[in-house]
Amino acid sequence: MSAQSERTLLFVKPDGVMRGLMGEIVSRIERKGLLIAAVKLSKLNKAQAERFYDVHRGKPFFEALVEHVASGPILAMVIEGPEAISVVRRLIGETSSFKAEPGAIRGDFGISVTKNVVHASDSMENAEREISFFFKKREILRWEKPTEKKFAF
Ligand code: IDP
Ligand code: MG
Repeated sequence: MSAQSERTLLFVKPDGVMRGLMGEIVSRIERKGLLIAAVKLSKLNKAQAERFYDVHRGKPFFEALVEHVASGPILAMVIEGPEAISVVRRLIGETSSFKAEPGAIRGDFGISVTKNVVHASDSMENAEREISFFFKKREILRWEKPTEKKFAF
């Protein structure tokens, strides 16, 4: 049975961009064999960051999270591939960089919970909402690598 192709949203948080990790993170996604369907360097203001993280409103870490994500550029991308949502979540590792396993992005590069290098969608529903937060439909490319037949996994 072939795995279902999904799209997910990942962004490199300002701490990751400031520390020069954009290339490293894009590289890990490419080397995993996932496909990047859209990419954008962006900067959220506080109101936009609050709207993006609306589900966390009222939680004790909300203010610090919004403050951080709005503090500088972020690199947002749409990633496509078989079971991309859970595969990318495993690539980034646990929320707390202290607990994330070495080998995962947060495990290798993070030493904070708020500044944990990357964000990635956690469900199909959130992926859809988060992708449309950053990208218009026409900005998301449909393409295949000539070396790989999609859906042949
Ligand atoms: P996730 O990014 O792994 O999906 P969420 O629970 O959705 O984790 O939380 C969103 C973000 O809020 C986290 O990436 C992290 O930056 C921050 N955060 C979550 N829990 C805590 C906490 O207990 N302390 C400080 N920051 C937190
Ligand atoms: Mg989350």
